[in-house]
Amino acid sequence: MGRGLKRIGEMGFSAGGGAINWFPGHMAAATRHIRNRLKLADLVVEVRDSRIPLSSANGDLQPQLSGKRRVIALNKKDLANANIMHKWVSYFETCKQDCIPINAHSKSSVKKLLDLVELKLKEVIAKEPTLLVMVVGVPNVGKSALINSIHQIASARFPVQEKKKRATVGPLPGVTQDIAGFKIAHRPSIYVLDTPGVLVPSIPDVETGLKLALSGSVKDSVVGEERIAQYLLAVLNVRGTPLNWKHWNKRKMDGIQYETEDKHEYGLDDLRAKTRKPPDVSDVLYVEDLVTRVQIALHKSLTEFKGNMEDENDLENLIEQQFEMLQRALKIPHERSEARIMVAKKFLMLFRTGKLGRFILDDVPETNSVS
Ligand SMILES: Nc1nc2c(ncn2[C@@H]2O[C@H](COP(=O)(O)OP(=O)(O)OP(=O)(O)O)[C@@H](O)[C@H]2O)c(=O)[nH]1
Ligand SMILES: [Mg+2]
Repeated sequence: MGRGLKRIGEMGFSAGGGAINWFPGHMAAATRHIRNRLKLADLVVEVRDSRIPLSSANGDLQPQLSGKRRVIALNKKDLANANIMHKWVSYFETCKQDCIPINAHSKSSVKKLLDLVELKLKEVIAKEPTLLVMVVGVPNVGKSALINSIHQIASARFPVQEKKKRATVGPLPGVTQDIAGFKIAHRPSIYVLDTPGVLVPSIPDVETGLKLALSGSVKDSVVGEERIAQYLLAVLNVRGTPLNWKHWNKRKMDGIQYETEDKHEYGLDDLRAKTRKPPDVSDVLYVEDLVTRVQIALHKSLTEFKGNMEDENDLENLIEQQFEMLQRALKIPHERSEARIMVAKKFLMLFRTGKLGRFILDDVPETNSVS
């Protein structure tokens, strides 16, 4: 599996291959700014995406981050495969790195993170009156969602902050401006800075970039939805995931016959109306129906696949065929010139909202080094 997946990243996918300019320069400048602010922090919460615990790290800052008191918050755990998550927790434990899987939208989950932060700080620093915690992470990992939850927890613990809206910390030694933060603990007072630092992800190879794009850390327009969807299909195929779907979802799949041809030809207005307000059924049922249709299509294509998954051409042909099947499954009309991009967008939406299941895209390393 590992070998196959490595190759996927190298595949150009003739439709959308070519060099990619992953990040604009100003983001790198912002990372340099964070480097300075980091010096002020007594502890850093590095937020990563549970689905890509290594690919969502910033390589350049790792030496500085690992030199600090750090807790890695593996966010969006609700989207990650729980059976593999514990291997990642063990991996970070082996590296002597504190880590905790969280869901930034869940207050109880964020409270556990804050408990760990408090523990890490209070066991080492008892004399300082004020301690600062900084939240950093690459784009879209859920830093703002986390800060919002922290704000709510902090306001409940220390209601005075509600009136002031922001608790001002400082002035700190060597810093002219005050820094706003939320008080989460007392004696010593612990504040979490209310503006998170955005880091540039490190992209040593195309596959890392594709994983980041699939998880939403790289804008879709940088890689193109089609290419991201092709990558997702390649991952699913190489892992044989659709073969399990029959097993998990048998009852539903047996209930819906896969249609090779849609009898009704959908027009543009049809589709627009459906996407906004599906007829007769609730939105939930509509999406469930789409998911089942997608699962049936991919399951069918994989069981009927006669080629060799290790062969790049065979895999590309399979993916091409799956795009057409997905188009029917997702009820996207044939004549539309941008049909492929619509297929890709809808398919990615299903993946990103967890409708296709929970995934971890990175492989747990065998070595003992945190990167
Ligand atoms: N399923 C799930 N979604 C989450 C979680 N945390 C955040 N999100 C979603 O992920 C998306 C990005 O969250 P943000 O909090 O804006 O991420 P960010 O790191 O602040 O992003 P930037 O400000 O662009 O760097 C939003 O759609 C959130 O609702 C989580 O734990 N689970
Ligand atoms: Mg944000």
